[in-house]
Amino acid sequence: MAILNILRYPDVRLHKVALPVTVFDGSLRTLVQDMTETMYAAPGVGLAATQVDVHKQVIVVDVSDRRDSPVVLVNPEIVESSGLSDIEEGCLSVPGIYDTVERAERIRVRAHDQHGKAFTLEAQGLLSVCIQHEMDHLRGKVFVEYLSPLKQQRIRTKLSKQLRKSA
Ligand code: K1U
Ligand code: ZN
Repeated sequence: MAILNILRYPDVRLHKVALPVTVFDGSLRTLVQDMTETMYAAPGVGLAATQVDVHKQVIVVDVSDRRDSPVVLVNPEIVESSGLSDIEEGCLSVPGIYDTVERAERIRVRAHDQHGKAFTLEAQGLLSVCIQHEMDHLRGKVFVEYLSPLKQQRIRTKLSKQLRKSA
């Protein structure tokens, strides 16, 4: 297994739109294993393939306290949603920035696992918000892009200061 490099906002590759997975083979399962290891190492509760510069519709999430219940969603589709959530979000591609985004409180998602088996998942709370956040990554959208232009400008300034410090 390998720890993959996570792209940092405002990298333009975070805006690429991921393609559906058509072949469920060993290389997909290796990607899923590497993404899962990368998510745990970060540490994070989710990761989209876009964030590791792979533009396929693959996400992994684990919101369990014991960090032992990863969920793999390939080609996810939200088929039902309801309510409004106000859970604060973070993003491994935008370190140190937390804010709330309007999301559905409950969702029903249809997806495939890494072996190609179709399943439906009902999610609420953090799991629901995390899946919506990761599905946005697959569409090339980063959560800070929902915030006001002023907040986005402040975030860019903060991130470039962080980058200068680490250089
Ligand atoms: O997409 C990502 O960059 C992962 C992101 C997912 C997410 C978190 C919270 C709300 C919506 C989406 C993260 O995992 S940020 C890190 C984080 O929240 C966390 C890290 C360790 C333990 C618990 C939470
Ligand atoms: Zn993110």
